[in-house]
Amino acid sequence: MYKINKELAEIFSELSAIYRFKGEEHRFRVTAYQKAATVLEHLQEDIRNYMTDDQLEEITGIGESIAEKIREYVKTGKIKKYEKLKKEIPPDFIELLDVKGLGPQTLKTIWKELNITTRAELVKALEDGRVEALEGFREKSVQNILEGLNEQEKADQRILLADAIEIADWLVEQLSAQPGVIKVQVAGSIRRGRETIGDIDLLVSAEPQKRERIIDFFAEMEGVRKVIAKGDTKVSMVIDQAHRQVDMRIIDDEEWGAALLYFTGSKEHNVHLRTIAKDRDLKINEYGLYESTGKKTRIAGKTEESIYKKLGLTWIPPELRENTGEIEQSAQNKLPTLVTVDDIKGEFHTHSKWSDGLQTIEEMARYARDEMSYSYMVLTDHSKSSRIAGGLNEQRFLEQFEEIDQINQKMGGHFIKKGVEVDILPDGKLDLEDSLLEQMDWVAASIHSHFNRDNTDRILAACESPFVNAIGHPSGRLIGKRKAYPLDIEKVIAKAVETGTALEINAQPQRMDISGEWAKMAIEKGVMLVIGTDAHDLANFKYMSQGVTTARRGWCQREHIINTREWNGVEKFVTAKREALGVKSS
Ligand code: DGT
Ligand code: CA
Ligand code: CA
Ligand code: ZN
Repeated sequence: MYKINKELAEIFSELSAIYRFKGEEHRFRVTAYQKAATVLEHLQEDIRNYMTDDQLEEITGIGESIAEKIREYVKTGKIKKYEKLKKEIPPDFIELLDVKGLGPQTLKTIWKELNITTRAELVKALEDGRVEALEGFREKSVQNILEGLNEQEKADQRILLADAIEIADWLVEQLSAQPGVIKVQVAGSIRRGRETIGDIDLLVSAEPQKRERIIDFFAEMEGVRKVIAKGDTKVSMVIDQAHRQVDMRIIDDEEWGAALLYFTGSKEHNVHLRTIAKDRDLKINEYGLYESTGKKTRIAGKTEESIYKKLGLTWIPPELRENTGEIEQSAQNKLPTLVTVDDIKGEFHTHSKWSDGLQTIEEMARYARDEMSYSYMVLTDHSKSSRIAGGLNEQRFLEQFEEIDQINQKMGGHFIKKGVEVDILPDGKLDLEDSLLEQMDWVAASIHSHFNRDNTDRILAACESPFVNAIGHPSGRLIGKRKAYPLDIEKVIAKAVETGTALEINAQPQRMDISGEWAKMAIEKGVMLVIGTDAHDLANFKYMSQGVTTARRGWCQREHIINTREWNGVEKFVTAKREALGVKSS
């Protein structure tokens, strides 16, 4: 993302929070600033490119007053209004707004009544009973707030894969530009594609005489907050972005494979490899694979393949390196050929301006075709019960069909498929009439309400509909924000197989739903999976690669993922379910 876009997005997001704190009467501003922040985060170009001939206001989501502030920031590096408002509220409080049990009103009371302005003081007052003594606070709400604070702290310890990748890409770019650098690669949990990331591990190979300069450059780079340790071969530091720790190791190119293998992990995978080495009278460490007797000759280390090979194994994809059976399968040359991004033929989960997306249908479709090189895109706007998301009723969907037909004609073909993300209502019924669903090319059904109860029955009921082809984000979790609702995944999997319903791997960074672990359970029982980015704008399409990563962590091959089919193959899946459940195809 462009630096200036990011800075402005952060300011607007903070302004939105400040107005939320100030009160209900500002709710219009709260939404406007939040929207502006989202737009900036996803903008494909430097915002300054829009300033040459006053095009700022033409960007959806940027009104006159916000455009004014963008110009002020570009010109002066500051926004006066923001600087002023920021001083009116204790800085810690912005981050506390989203904590369970807190909120603007509660925070204001605590601030005014107890003169508390920091997180630490707040925790103290919650613990020593001062908050409980305030009018309107009971022991239960105090307990609730403490729990909320605890959860937030835990969530802060790990960040989402997508955010970590963005930071890591930036660091790789900085390092790659240094003289003497031969290779740079991200290792650790990012390379394995875990959903959340603790710290960022980077591996660099370089000409020995340039090492010192590279290390110094890295430790003194802009954006470094604190250096924890610095030596001849490594730096550990904390950077400003997401307050992340970064571990960088610099090695000889000869050691590349051994170091990459070691620092990719997982630790459990490494430990298991070590026992295999031992059984063969070998010793493995981050420098290479050695004979443990006699001359202790180094027998491999330049590439990962060479090490695995000498251990009697085939190369293991990083996503599988969790010591959950991958080493045994590799020993028997039985590892699956995992699905790759290149296998993906189309996108199944997109939203347009018709509901809560930021782009028109045509903009989404042209991007999917021309930039993502897909051969189809399913449009899946929300149904009417999702009011906040601007869900459509039956009539509106019929109107949307007409627009789709027109755009398809213009684009020459049937690139856009008619679909919907239909709400599963609390009683398990669907939010739209069968007579409409029957006209759809693809129907995903999702839960968007009542997250606090067991939702197994709702999902089972949705699977029974002949028109539902997939269950969207089945667990309902938002990583770090909302736990999955109670769900009997085994029952869901059994029903999906029985009815010919696919389960979604939703690739939104906060969702990653279902997880790799559940994906593996599902395919082992014969469930078809569908990867959807749930794109609400053009920038979201790129999450497909993360969806594929999750599928790979679930040991998925091409045939397990419906996106790898051309559209006529998808049609077969849709028709098969309808016919099995007694609906005649038209
Ligand atoms: P994270 O940072 O919590 O998301 O997870 P990782 O897997 O990136 O863990 P991290 O950063 O502590 O270490 C990176 C890799 O280095 C890890 O995956 C394997 C290797 N490693 C670290 N400590 C040890 C260790 O004590 N023994 C072995 N065998 N490997 C280790
Ligand atoms: Ca790490
Ligand atoms: Ca680390
Ligand atoms: Zn949804």
